[in-house]
Amino acid sequence: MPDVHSQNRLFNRRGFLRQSTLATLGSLLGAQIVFADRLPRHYLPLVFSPNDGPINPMTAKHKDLVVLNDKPWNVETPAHLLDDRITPAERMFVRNNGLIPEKIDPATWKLTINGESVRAPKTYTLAELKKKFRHHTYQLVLECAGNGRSGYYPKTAGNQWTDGAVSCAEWTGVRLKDILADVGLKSDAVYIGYYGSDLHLSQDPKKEVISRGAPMHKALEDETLVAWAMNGQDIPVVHGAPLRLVVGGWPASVSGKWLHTISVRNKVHDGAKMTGKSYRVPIDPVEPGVDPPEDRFRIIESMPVKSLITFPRTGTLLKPGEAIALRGHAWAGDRAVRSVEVSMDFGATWQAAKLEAPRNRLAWQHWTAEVKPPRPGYYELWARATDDAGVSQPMVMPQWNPEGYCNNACHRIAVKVG
Ligand SMILES: Nc1nc2c(c(=O)[nH]1)N[C@H]1C(S)=C(S)[C@@H](COP(=O)(O)O)O[C@H]1N2
Ligand SMILES: [Mo]
Repeated sequence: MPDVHSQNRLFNRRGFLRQSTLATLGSLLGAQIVFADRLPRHYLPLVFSPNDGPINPMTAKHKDLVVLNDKPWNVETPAHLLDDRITPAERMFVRNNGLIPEKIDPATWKLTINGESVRAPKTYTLAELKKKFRHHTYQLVLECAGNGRSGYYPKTAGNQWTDGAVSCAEWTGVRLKDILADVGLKSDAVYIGYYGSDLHLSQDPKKEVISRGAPMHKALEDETLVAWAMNGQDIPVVHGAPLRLVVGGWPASVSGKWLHTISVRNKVHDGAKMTGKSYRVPIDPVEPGVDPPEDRFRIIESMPVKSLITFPRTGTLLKPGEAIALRGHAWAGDRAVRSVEVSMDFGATWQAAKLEAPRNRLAWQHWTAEVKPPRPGYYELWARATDDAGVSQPMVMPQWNPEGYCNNACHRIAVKVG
C-alpha cells in the first residue's frame, strides 16, 4: 500500500516496530508481546494485521473499504460505512490519478496565485494564509463524477465505482475569494485552475497529473475554500495535505489536493483532464453506446440530486412485526434537497422521510424514515430525493454517457423479514 507515512509511524528507520507502536499493541491486546525483541524487520504482528482491527494500520482506512485500484490508489466506501453525519477520515473514499507526493513539509509549503488574469503573481506561505485571512469551516460534499459508473450499461471505461465515492467532511481554511481579492484580478478573469504536487504515474516530474478548475462565479462563492484542516485536524496526506482546494457540489475532481498553485485564467482552464472528454458529458442525449465527437460535449458543473441509505446495511435480517428505522443522506450539487421519499414495494407507493436542513449550503442533508414490512419475506427499500428545483433521482439508469459520469439512480437495499 502506498501510504508510507502511516507505515513510517509504525516502524523505526531500521524497520523494527517502534516502542510507541509496541505500547499501543500492548494496550490493544491487554498483554505484552513477550518476544517483541525477536520480531523480524518490517514484521507486523498478526493481531495488528490489516484484516483484524476495524482500521487498517497500513492505510489508516476502515478495513471494509473496497480497493478498486492500488496504483493509483482508488478506494471506495460501502454505503453502510457512510452512516456518520460527518464522514471520518478512515471512511472517506480515495481517488488518486497519480502518485501521492513524497515530500510534504507544511513548514515550507507555499501557495502561488498566478495566471493571465492576476495583476501580479503573489506567493503565500501556509503560515501567512492562516494569519492573514479569516478562517471558515464548512461541511462540503465531495462526490467523484464517476460515482455510480458501474451502473451504466453498456459498461464504460474507468473505475467501476458503485455508490461510495462520496463524502461530506468538515473543511477549515480561508475563502479563495479573500485570497483573490488580496492578489487583485484583472477584469478579464474567466476561470481558475489548480496545480498539485502529485507525481504522474510514469514518474515523469514534468507531466501533469490533473489540473482542473471552475468558472469565477463558483471560485468566488463563500464556500470555496483553500483548506488545511479536515474534521478539525490536519488534512490526511492521502486527502491532500497540507493544502487543498475544496469546491463543494461540483465533481470532486475540481477539489485539487496537494495544492501549490492557482492560476486565474482569461479563458476556460486547459489543464490536464479539463480538455477532451474528461469530466464532460454529451450536449445532446445519446443512445447508450454512442460516443459523439469531442465538440459535442460540455463540462460537468453542479452534480445531480442523489441520496444514500446508510442504515440498515443491505442484507439485514429483521424479525417479523419489527419496524425498521432507515436513515441516510441526500445532496444536490449547488441546490438543496427539498424532500426524500422511501418505498418498500418497488416504487408502487412512497412515503415521505423526515429531512433535516443542511448545516450550511453544499453540505449533505440527513433523513430518517420508519417502514414496517407487512409480512415475512424479501423486501427492497428504495430512497429517492428531489431537489429544490423539483428534479428527482431516476429509478433506472439516467442518460448514458461515454465516460460513465453522473449516475444518480436511486440507491436500493435488500432486507429479509422472518
Ligand atoms: N492533486 C490531485 N487532486 C485531486 C485528484 C488527484 O488525483 N490529484 N483527484 C481528484 C478526484 S478525481 C477526486 S474524485 C477527488 C477525490 O478526493 P479524495 O481522495 O480526498 O476523496 O480528488 C480530486 N483532486
Ligand atoms: Mo473523481
